[in-house]
Amino acid sequence: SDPVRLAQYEAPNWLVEDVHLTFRLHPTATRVTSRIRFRPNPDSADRGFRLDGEDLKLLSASIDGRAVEPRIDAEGLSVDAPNDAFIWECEVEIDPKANTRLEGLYMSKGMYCTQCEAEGFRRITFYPDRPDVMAPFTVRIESDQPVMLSNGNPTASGDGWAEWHDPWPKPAYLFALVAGELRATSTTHRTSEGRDATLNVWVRPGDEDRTGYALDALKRSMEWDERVYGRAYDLEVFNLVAVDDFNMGAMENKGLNIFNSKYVLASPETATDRDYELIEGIVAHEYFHNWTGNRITCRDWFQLCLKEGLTVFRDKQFSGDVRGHAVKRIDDVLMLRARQFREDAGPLAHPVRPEEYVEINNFYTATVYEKGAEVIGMLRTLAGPEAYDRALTLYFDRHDGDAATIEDFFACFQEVTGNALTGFERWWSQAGTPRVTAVTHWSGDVLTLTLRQSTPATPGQPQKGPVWIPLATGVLSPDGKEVAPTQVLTLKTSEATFRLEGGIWRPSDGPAADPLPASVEPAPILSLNRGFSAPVILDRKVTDAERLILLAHDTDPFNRWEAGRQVAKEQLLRALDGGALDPAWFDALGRLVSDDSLEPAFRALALGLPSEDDIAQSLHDAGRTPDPARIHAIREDVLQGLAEAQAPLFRALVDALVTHGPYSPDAEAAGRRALRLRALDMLSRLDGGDAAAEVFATADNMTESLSALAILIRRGTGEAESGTFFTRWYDDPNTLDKWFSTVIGNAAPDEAVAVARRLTALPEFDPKTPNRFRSAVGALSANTAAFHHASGEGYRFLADWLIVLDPINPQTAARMTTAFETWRRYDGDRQGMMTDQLRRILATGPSRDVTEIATRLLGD
Ligand code: DPP
Ligand code: ZN
Repeated sequence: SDPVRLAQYEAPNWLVEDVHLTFRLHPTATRVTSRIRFRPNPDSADRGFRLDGEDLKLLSASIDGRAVEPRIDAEGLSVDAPNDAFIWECEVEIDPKANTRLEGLYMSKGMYCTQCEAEGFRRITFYPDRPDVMAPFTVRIESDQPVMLSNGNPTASGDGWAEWHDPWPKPAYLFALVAGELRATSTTHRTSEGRDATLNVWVRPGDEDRTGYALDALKRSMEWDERVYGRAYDLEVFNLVAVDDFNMGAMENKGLNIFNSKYVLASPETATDRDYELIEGIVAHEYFHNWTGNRITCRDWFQLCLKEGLTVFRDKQFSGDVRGHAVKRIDDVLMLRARQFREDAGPLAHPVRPEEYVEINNFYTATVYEKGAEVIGMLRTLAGPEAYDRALTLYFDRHDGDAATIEDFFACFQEVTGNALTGFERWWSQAGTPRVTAVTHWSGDVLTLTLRQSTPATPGQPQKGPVWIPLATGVLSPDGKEVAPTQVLTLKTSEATFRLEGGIWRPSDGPAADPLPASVEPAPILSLNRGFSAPVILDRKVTDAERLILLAHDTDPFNRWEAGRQVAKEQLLRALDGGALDPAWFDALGRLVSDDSLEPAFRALALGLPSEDDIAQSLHDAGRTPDPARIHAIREDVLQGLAEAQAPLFRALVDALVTHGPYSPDAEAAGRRALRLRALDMLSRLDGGDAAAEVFATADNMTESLSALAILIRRGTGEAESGTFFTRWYDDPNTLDKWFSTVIGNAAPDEAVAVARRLTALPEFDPKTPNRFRSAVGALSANTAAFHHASGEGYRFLADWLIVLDPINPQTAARMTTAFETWRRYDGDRQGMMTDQLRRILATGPSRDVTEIATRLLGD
């Protein structure tokens, strides 16, 4: 297929005044009638009339009541239209039961539901399915299902029918319909503007006792958006529905959010602390879309980051307020590096605002979401919090009801800052993670810092220009006291020098600092990129001694963690080269982890070593070829060494951090469990898993139960516990998913593929359910040493299943194909085996979705 290009955007010929839809639901033959009032778009001279539509059976069509015979092709229809406003009516038939793509109207466990973003509505009826066509929708549903929901407010209902009206103009991708046997857990919310809204979380009968947390998170999200952004809810009812078969995490349809049940249902026995955290964050994310995405939507899909980057940034602010900003930031950066930096370093690298796509579903990426959120965060850092608030208020006031662009959004910042940000825009258009080298020079009384940036070439972008890099910077004395507080130094050009005089940094017009070591010892110690203020890779010569001082004393918790992380990575790289570990590292780590003045969640994060994938990327960045088997073995050795060196500490933590009383998912309790379970993992390397088996046997919550199971499987002793877990949870889909991912994801490198083949042969494995597929097949590709096993069986296993999945569900198949994105890091044998599998997939003539990803991965 030809790519769609941002540069070729054209305004729609026709706009929609309003839409009336009637659904006569039937599992295999649903009838949809539409009545759409079109009017000419004054911004377009072209009166050609075309509607999108895929896999629809057209039964009848008329314009202003007169039957017409449209020309139908694979992507829609066209027909001669009048010169002025007219009414389009048609009836189509669709087959929800056969819809395994889970785009459009489909069935999940006997219930009807929809997913229209990005282009699913065209599988429901013929429509101008593009986000810049917005209209109010009136929907009538006829079916024998007891509950029938659509967007907006309920207007009337009777036996076998219900009507809904959404007064807020919206694009078709925000349309939703649900019908099924559902039960609601409800509460009310009085908005800051004095309106009452009923909030409902709808689930299948039997799941009602797992809805409380999501409902509470929804209410708290509404209150937060009123308080922090001045945005109130705007309908009489807010419905949130959980479904088991869903391609994404959740969907922000106006007034009718549809969620993957994994991100709604929670009870202490079935959900981990991480699940609770994700539920809270995703409920907030989808709710926040009501203003950033729905009231103001995107002009075209190239602007996706306008709603996603901004909404992710908002949900992170919310979660930070609820759970603590330091720990949240560390978690977010771990994810950013693991997913977005990895994407940016490989063949799928693309700008936050891509310039072309073949299949838009392939651009719901870590770059659009996570780097998109970082870009908003940098804008806030550069403009300052007050100007950020004013810019957002201006954006809401000016663009409410619009389909907007990044330029519209950025113009609001330019206006409130007096054009102070000109030059920042490149963050949206340039792919790749910037590298910043920092060189300091200490004259004995003046500290000089020279920063240089470069961004490596990415596909289609060989040349890069400088981006604005705001580096929050502090300075510590050699004995660990802060001598200059945090100041943001912004690198706007390829190179700049700053001078610290009298505790204040100033741009230096003098010559660049000499890249020599400090002339007078001891030099002050720099704490750069505090809070990870810019999403860059910092390259700086820092001694282990300096890092250990930062680890012990930095006032910025992120950089304190980061110092420990860097030491750990250097130690691991040294061990890979056969070098000895520095005993001072284990001691420093032990002191940090036993420091009761620090939050347990922070201490748990400090104890986490860089992942095998992270180490592989670091080796590749250093121009070396990673050996996944050796990385796994050495990392395990280092963990064993740490366990032995700090055995009493780990034993003490396992004993001391037992949680008493009823389970609470709050951040404090979760942090204690996280630290205890890290310590338990360490202890299992000394006691053969006895303590973990005890925790598994006595746990009253899924967090401990699942972690203990994972530990035992890593030790190779979890067979009995695995069976117990399966027997207890085999009829609970979300919990059984955890069993699949834990057993496969923690299996030993030599055994994991055989385990994965055995588990995917079980009757409980159904590739039609994305959660199950991701839990089993995705767990193997996330088990780095197993996926990259020298036999190539990991690659073959993934490709075998992608070939099965693609005809069923191309969107999820394409997403999972990205596991091959690191192929260029590895040796010739592995490169050959991975590219062979990609070519084998392409030879099956796969979907547009998978074809685009596999082709871009191969880069040929
Ligand atoms: N449902 C996805 C999200 O909320 C796409 N909009 O990010
Ligand atoms: Zn979103």
